[in-house]
Amino acid sequence: MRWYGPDDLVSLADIRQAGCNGVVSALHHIKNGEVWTIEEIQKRKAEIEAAGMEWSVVESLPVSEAIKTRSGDCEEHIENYRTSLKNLAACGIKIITYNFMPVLDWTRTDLAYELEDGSKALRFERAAFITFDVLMLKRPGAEKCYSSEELGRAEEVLAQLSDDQKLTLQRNIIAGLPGSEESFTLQQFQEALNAYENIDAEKLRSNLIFFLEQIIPTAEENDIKMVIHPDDPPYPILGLPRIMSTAADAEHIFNAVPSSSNGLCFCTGSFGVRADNNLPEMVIRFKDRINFIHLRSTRRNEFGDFYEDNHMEGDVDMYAVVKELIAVMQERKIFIPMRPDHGHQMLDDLKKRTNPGYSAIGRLRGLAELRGLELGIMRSLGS
Ligand code: DNO
Repeated sequence: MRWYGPDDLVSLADIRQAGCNGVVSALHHIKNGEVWTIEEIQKRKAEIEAAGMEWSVVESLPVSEAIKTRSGDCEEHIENYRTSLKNLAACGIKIITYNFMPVLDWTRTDLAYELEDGSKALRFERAAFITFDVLMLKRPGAEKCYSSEELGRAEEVLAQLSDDQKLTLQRNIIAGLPGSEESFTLQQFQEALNAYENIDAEKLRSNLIFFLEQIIPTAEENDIKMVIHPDDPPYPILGLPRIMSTAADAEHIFNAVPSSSNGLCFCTGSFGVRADNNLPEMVIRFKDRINFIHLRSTRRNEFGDFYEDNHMEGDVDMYAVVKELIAVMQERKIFIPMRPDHGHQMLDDLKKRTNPGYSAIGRLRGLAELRGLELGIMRSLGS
């Protein structure tokens, strides 16, 4: 499971009791672009080990906006990134997650979408997102990105929102979900978007390739697997380019930088939002690249909305995905770390303050179901 560090509302003891032996963590207190020192890494590692587990994966070693836009302190940040990689390897941590999404990490409009059973899920409602983009942020040219029906629906959403609800919507989108390293006010947000004025998908892709060319040799020397997290949601938002949303996107990056240190964090919840991403097929196609796995499921509708469903339900065929992943692990004779990604706020957690998506009980439910699925598939294969 993921642990956000000493301030996490879920303790290491809770994570241990959920049946985990590996922990996914990051040094969120260090600013993007700065070096993760051996001392700070060792400190986190010791905390996790004292709780009887190991720090198996970093999520994330953030890539700064300067690197993504290849401007400002880009060179210094890349040098620092290399140093952080060496330091992590020296401490024995060798799977490093990152993403290359401009400005925002993952994005949702509703963090407490009530499901039929009373539990709460994360949701992306397209009309609410358009309301924010066109009517609240008033991004120049935003209305050109949407159809007139969509703009009409956005007006309806706005008319129904109280001032508090408007603020919540804005906060949900730009104040930084757990794990996102950036958080903005409306004005700062528009400025951050402006930095991409002259960066289209092709340019962003070339910035990613440049970054990889700079850091993958260091990863190779240190036996590190870099794993890129897909875009979430996996399509352009806010007029920003997106370059890791489909199998073709991933293929492009692996062809450009073929090293086996250039890998993928296979996130079924992110890729699975697109009906044209065939997840079991992607596992087979990227079997040598997948070095970290996030398992969760989403359910989409005809308006482009989606919410996070129970791990075994929704649009992701979890059985088919896990079956292919087991085949890959058996073929490669390795264990690929997996975490149950997100979970519903449910049971006792409904009465507590929780990190959206990262409450204990919902993730525990997901993990328990996934472990059962894995065991069942393994046994049926005679392993
Ligand atoms: C959200 C997470 C992301 C992910 C980063 C990886 O729950 O999956 O925040 O950690 O995109 O860099």
